[in-house]
Amino acid sequence: MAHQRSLILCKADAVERGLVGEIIARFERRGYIISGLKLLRVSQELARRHYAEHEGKPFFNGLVEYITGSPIVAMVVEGEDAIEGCRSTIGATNPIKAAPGSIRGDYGQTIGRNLVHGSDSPESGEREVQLWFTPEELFARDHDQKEWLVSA
Ligand code: D4T
Repeated sequence: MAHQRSLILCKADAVERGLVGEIIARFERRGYIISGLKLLRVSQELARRHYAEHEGKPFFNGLVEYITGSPIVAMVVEGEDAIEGCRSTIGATNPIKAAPGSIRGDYGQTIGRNLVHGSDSPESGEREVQLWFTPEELFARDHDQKEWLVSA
């Protein structure tokens, strides 16, 4: 097992539908630590950098519009094998194929409004955490797991 960080986004539809608390609770109840959390409006530049791998695909412009259109919640979720664990909590990209019990399987209907983003590899997790959060916005537990420390 490896300690990993995943960038989780509660996208615009999750915020508009009042599902943020439910989504956060699912990661907390699974035992992960939330080490960064903020509500923000996403700039075009950040959206394009985040989704750079999809540039040129037919759904790219819709993706950028969707994520910049209204505020979203960004968080850093960490723990042992957190990348795969978070992906299974989130469910398949297309909510119609997502397993019941996963976030998308319980609350989603269409791929263009799939509620949540989760990093897809440990490398993406680190890249995305650094893209979305400054070191001062992140917290870490001390060795005894008693106190929260600013990561920077
Ligand atoms: P994200 O990145 O939002 O966590 O989603 P996934 O990791 O599960 O899926 P992805 O990167 O392949 O797709 C990113 C984003 O694009 C939307 N999308 C995707 C879409 O609207 N139409 C499509 O055909 C695909 C493949 C949904 C998620």
